[in-house]
Amino acid sequence: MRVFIAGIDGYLGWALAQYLTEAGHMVGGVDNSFRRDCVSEMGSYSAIPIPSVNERRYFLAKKYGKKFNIDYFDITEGDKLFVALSEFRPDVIVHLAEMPSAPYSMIDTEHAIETHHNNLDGTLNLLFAMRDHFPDVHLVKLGTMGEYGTPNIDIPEGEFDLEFRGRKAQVMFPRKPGSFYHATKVHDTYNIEMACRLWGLRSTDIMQGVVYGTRIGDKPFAPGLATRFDFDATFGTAINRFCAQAIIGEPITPYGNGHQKRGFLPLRDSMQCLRLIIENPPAAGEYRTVNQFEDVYDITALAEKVQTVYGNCEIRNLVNPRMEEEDHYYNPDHQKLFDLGYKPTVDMITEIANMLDDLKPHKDRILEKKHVLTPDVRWDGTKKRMEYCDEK
Ligand code: USQ
Repeated sequence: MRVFIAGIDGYLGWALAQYLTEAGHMVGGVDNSFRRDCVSEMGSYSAIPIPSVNERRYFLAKKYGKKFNIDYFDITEGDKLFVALSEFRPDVIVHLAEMPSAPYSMIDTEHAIETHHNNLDGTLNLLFAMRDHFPDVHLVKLGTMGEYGTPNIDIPEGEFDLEFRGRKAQVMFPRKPGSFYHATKVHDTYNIEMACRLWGLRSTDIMQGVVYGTRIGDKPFAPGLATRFDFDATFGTAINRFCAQAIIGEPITPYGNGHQKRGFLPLRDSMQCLRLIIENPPAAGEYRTVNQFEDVYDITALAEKVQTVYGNCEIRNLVNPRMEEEDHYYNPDHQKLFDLGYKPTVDMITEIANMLDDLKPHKDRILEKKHVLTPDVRWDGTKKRMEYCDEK
């Protein structure tokens, strides 16, 4: 299949370009370095060094013996998007070109607006390009499990039956995002569902949990082809940060009491799931939701796993800079990908050991940016110094 990846230079996009090429698909895409720019705005960089987009294109061509069509532009510019899609003629568009950080979207009004502009306008451009020119293309859209929030009931996968005052309807599960970033994914969901319903487009909206890992197979990436690894308090996810903290001898920092539960998935299995979704498209007019994660853990369990694998490191809870439920019920369904043939390939302990092995050579890079590990975005907008819970 011809797969166009919007956001091909990001953590998932760069890994997916290689995974799909190895699986025999024709891959191209676009990126405007938005992620690189945002991370450097936060004073950080990828702990695992990544070359420029031009150099990446060169290394990719060298490895696979063919040229890759990777454009540089912002998909919020609809005309450029139309030209790139017309030239590439995709069967599938994988849309990863969104700002992915909850803390970044909560910094201030400019960052919230920038997040909404970038995420919503890009998706709308894709939907209109599909309506007018590419109505048969399958849109694979990266949403997030965070759209659902942490309701006090089970979370279904897709529509569910609602009965109210004796009448029944099939409805989408109510969304309750916890940041302006997560809220953009909710808005996208409603826009995409409507476009499928009104215009007969086909889309898979992936409610993905937190992805972790530095590999798409048993071995590390080939030289020059590694995907990025963020560890700063804004773009690094909890598990990445815990690994980086362990390596430089800093305490591992669950926020609050550390009982927050999330769904997790290794990078290589996220790739497997995306491939299954791409190779098994929905029918025209179908809006399909999948809940994409492997296992649910609480944040303390993650911290303890990193501690078990690394050995000598301390866990020290930080006063939670976010506003979120810490003690809550969490039981989302996730059957559809198994029905498509998904088979988990690696357990979390093994993958954390691989992450630590791949990160250790870059200990000095993490040490040089040690200050970015301290969170400085509070959901309530205050600028108080971060405290450990045991200092309170
Ligand atoms: N957390 C800590 N310590 C840290 C960092 C985070 O305890 O040092 C906690 C947070 O308070 C939160 C949980 O870990 O309760 C998850 O935070 P995270 O930063 O690992 O992930 P999150 O903000 O939820 O966002 C990440 C990705 C996002 C994706 C989402 C999937 O950045 O793009 O949509 O995971 S999900 O979590 O299912 O919403």
